[in-house]
Amino acid sequence: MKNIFTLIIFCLFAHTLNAQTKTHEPLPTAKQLQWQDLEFYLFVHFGPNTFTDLEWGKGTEQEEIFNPTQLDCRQWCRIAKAAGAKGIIITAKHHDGFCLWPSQYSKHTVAQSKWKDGKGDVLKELSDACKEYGLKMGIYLSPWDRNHPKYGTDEYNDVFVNMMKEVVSRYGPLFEFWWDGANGEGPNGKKQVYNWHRFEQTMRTIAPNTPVFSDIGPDIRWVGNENGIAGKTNWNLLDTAGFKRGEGAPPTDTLNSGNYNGANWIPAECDVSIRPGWFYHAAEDEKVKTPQQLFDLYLKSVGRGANLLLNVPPDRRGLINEHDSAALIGFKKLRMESFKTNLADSAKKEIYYDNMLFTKQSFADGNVKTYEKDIDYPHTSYWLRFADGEKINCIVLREAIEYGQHISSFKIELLNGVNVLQTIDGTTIGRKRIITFPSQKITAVRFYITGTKATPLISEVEVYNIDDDLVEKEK
Ligand code: FUL
Repeated sequence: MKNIFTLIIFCLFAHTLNAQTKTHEPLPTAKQLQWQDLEFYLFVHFGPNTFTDLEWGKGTEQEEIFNPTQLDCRQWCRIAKAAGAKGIIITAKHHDGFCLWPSQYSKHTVAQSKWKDGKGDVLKELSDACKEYGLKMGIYLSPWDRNHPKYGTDEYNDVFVNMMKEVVSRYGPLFEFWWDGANGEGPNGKKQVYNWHRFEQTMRTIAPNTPVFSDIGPDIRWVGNENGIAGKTNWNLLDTAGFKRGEGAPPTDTLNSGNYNGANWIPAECDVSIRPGWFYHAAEDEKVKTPQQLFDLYLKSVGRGANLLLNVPPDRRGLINEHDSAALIGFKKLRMESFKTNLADSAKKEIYYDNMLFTKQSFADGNVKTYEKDIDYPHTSYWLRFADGEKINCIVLREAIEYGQHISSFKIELLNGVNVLQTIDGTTIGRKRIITFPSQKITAVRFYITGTKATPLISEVEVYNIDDDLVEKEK
């Protein structure tokens, strides 16, 4: 009897899954998957602008202006670690061209400054501190350089390649390399024609395991805004053919949502500053984002399948300011409290194929490496039952993206007995999708896949009751 039952089910699956496959290209590379798992890390904008109160230095600043009085990269790492960030990306060189390491390819560096009598090296200090605290290090190297005398000539491409080699060999391995899209004039009034092909080849050769960020990748894409907000629809896929970095990049809404049928796996990263500016300005001390605002950004970035790169600029002492560290620690506390108790753990889990019941555990077993594979959408529904009722306002979904990103739409129903209290429609899931809603006392959550490109592979469903004030603000 059991065998006949299995056979019938198998035939039904085979029939309806005929057009579906388990994997659907493009797929992420191993290094992209590792990077996607980092979720949240810090950005550090630091350099002459910290001392001049500018956002875009002119490149004419005297080197001696860079003179932090108490620079302590261990303090940055201590705070990053306490905030639950997994790494730090530093502006090794911003548009003003000043190098935070003693580069042999520039005369506008820490070596020409008075800081530590010209013997200091911020990148070395950060690299040592990251190792000590178990954090990863990344580097932002601005191609735009308003100081370098060779800027605007072919030779500048050699300079840039040499600088990449220098920082990778001295401070690597790096978890991310960041190319900014801004491209203005250099000191001689000329714009540079960047040899992007050569830059990419260089990175592939000297650091094949380091994912590279720019507007259009090759490994990580810009999310299209500097507010830290990914699209509610967020494909990890992007078409890059015919597009450039900076001017000529895909439209910002495309970067924000990716392309449904994009040819390349290029996940989004949300860069945003904890303050209005990217560099430290004392006048913005009272404008540091609150823990609640940071939590909201977390929902709109990580909660939409992207990574969050949160900028926390050190002050003129060379320390993360007290205002910022307090906000970061508060942000960590909110994440800890919110996601402490996964109510799915105590729920009864069932999968229905039309009206036939299976008891399954793996779609909510707390193990994101397992997934439901025999899913026949749209006939299948996942149920989480709470016999005594439960107050909930947050559901976390995950898709097994190592097999590609398949799901294009889903539906969640919140039930009390047989009454559907609320229906939530969503689009993509991707690596993680966090959905929040005004809290409801429910006895069951019912979840369907309503659209998919290939076999939908759900690797986790979690349920929480977070502080009502943290429910996502619309936008
Ligand atoms: C932009 C730059 O122009 C800003 O100064 C900042 O570094 C930001 C992260 O990227 O393109």
